Amino acid sequence: MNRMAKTALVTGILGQDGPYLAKLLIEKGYKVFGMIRRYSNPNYDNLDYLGVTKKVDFVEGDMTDESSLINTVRTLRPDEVYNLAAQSFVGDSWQMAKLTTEVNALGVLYLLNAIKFFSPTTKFYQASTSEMFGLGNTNGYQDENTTFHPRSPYGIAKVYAYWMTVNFRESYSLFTCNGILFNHESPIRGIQFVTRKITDGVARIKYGLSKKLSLGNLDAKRDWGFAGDYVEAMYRMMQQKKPDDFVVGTGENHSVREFVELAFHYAGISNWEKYVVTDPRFKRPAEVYELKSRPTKVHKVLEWKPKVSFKKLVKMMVDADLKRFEYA
Ligand code: NAP
Ligand code: F7E
Repeated sequence: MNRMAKTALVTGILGQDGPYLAKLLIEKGYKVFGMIRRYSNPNYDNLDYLGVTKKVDFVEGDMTDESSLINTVRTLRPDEVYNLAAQSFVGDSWQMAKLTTEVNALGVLYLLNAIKFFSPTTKFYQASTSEMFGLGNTNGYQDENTTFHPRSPYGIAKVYAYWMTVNFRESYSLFTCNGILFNHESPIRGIQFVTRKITDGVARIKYGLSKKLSLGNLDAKRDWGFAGDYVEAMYRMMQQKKPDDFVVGTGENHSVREFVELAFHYAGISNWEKYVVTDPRFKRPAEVYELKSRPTKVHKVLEWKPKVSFKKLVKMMVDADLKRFEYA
């Protein structure tokens, strides 16, 4: 290992964003430590997909176990911590509100305290989210000045973590920042999230493995970008002279219905209505109907813009799922 290499601790390394971020940091010469929970059978598929499993050093820790976070931070004293770990599925957060709060809210407090007491020069990135805006809406878009009105236990826990991150900056002069990221997707997106559920479903239908695709609210609109682009914004936030908070998104939105139409189109299946059924089980007790970023600050200050368009993203995900089933 290059002794002068910067070190980064990435929590949530096995999820979607973790592998994209690890790949980016490794390309930039970082030594990357990935925090994983205790598993009977850990799953490295997403890291494998990006070809970085062997380049990451793994450390064990859990966001709900304060001592494991203290030990990790005290031992590694990394230059940067990217906190991506979360119970990240909004839909499950009503059923598991306490767990969601413990991981997404209190876990962040534990990690911030570990940094404050044992490695105060470590920079900290918090994976904040557009779900914090919920119904908060300024002229049809959301930016850094928009009021939070979260609509789920997930969004509420993330608001707590957001403010704790700001507070550690203001109270203790730590380098802490929030990336308020709008939805971002990829071929390794978790299967429960609507985009991947659609592209996986479309591929199954194409290969005769399924007859139907059951979805909830087709009218919901999201600002969807590509995860591979968004990790670059995370990294740039951490290279600023002064810590700050940034909204990251594409600035446009599309409905779930539009995503479905395009996905079927790219798979060469006409008449999508024949296959899609709506099922109340996939509707939420309180929906966030529409989100759209106004990413002016991230354009200007971080000189960041997304490279992958909505259409390219849908095609990339459909192609990847078709390929998975082609060789299955
Ligand atoms: P993801 O695929 O669900 O990954 C989350 C990771 O967190 C998983 O690897 C999971 O581990 C880990 N984790 C869960 N509970 C944990 C615990 N108690 N201790 C340690 N690790 C734990 O999420 P993602 O899409 O990569 O998103 C990354 C972060 O950005 C999350 O914080 C999410 O809330 C936030 N975010 C995501 C988006 C988006 O559109 N993707 C937008 C805004 C913000 P297992 O592998 O063991 O389950
Ligand atoms: O839902 C609607 C659903 O679960 C998107 C997480 O990464 O992004 C993600 O949260 C929309 C919602 O993502 C189905 O009601 C319709 O309006 O893909 P999703 P999300 O809730 O926006 C934010 C930014 C995060 O921070 C989160 O961690 O699609 N929808 N039918 C459906 N959603 C799902 N999952 N399944 C359906 O069948």
